[in-house]
Amino acid sequence: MPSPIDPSVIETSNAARARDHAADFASLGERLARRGLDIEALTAKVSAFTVAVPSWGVGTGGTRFARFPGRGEPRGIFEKLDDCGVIQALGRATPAVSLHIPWDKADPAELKDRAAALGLSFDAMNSNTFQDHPSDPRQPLSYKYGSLSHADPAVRAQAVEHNLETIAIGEAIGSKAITVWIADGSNFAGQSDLSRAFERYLDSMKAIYAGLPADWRIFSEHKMYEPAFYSTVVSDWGTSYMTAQELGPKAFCLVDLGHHAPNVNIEQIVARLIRASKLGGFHFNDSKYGDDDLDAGSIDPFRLFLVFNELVGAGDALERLYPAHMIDQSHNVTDPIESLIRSADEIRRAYAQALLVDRIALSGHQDGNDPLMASEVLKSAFRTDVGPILAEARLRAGGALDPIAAYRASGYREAAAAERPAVPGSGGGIV
Ligand code: LRH
Ligand code: MN
Ligand code: MN
Repeated sequence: MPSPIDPSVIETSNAARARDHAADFASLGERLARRGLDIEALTAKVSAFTVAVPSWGVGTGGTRFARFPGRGEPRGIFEKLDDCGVIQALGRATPAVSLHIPWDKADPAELKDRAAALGLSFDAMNSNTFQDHPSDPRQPLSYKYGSLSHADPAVRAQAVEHNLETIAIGEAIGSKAITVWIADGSNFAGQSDLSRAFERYLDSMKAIYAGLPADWRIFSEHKMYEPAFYSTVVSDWGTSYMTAQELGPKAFCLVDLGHHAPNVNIEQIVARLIRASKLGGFHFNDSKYGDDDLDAGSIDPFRLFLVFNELVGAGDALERLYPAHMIDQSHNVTDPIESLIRSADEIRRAYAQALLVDRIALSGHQDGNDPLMASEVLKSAFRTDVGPILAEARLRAGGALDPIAAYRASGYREAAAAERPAVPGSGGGIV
């Protein structure tokens, strides 16, 4: 295994930046104090905010046209965990990993040990019934025409079993939730009965729910289209909400930011799900056109901020819901470790900016019908450069003031490339 980040690399990198950072942090503290905000309290909140990285995000992604592998790609779950350990060591915002089964299937005791050695734990599990798994003796039947909503009860039963197996693996490694995303849908009007397919999906989900441990939650993840292009069984938050309602108190909705039509008001969906006490979690990423899986905050950071504005504004209601924060991205042209470090930072940035919103002033302008000033309250929070708070949170947790620079200085990727042979580049696929 390539050596993890040597603490001396972080120390050297931080030492070169310490004076400037201290001055920036002090100056931001002064400016925030003038607005009645305590930088210490903000830094403590930001430090406590974490987001899970997806195991599938540390390999170079691909499109359905091609995959251009990067150097030193992880060859299996244990090398993926090593890379996640590097992301956490430098950024200190990502102490948990979200696994995808069967991609990450391995001995649970070994998974736990390796994660613990790297200071990592496991967030929500993900089942996979959107591909066939020819090498898995427990899944001989094809999902070509669907999984949990398939017309054939034998395929549905196999898909239910796979979800129960995923839960069992999760239980053994300390996870407390499963996210279910299915690719079921149709490409032609008439191909599938829209109502009957949904009924079958609900029946299957009920069977999974019946096998859910008492202290677990199940998240249904909606997505408007792809791979199905005419209809998708769980296409929108309304469908996901109906599902969560029907299943019961342990069922919630997961919002993947990329799974909506362009320009959909995602923050309003988030507000509705909070109101319904059914917001289960997020898959953070960014997009311009569809399920682009680009780095969080890289295209529309204001939208990410507006999502966090709803979360922070919800106050106690959110504490009761404790939504799972996870990243779901595909990195085709960047080093995935760098993208994930930066994405976690952007997510924290949006959170920190949302903490700056003067909520009393905002509701005053809302109720007084002063749209310009209401908008200005949000904009002034969004415009504030909270970078020094993010850096200070990393520093106090033992991370790097400039994690990308420290990562590049560490030579981790070069060492990984020397130890992990290149993976052939042909073929598409999402991971
Ligand atoms: C589907 C999705 C879902 C899968 C992941 C690989 O587009 O967002 O969360 O599990 O991608
Ligand atoms: Mn997702
Ligand atoms: Mn997706």
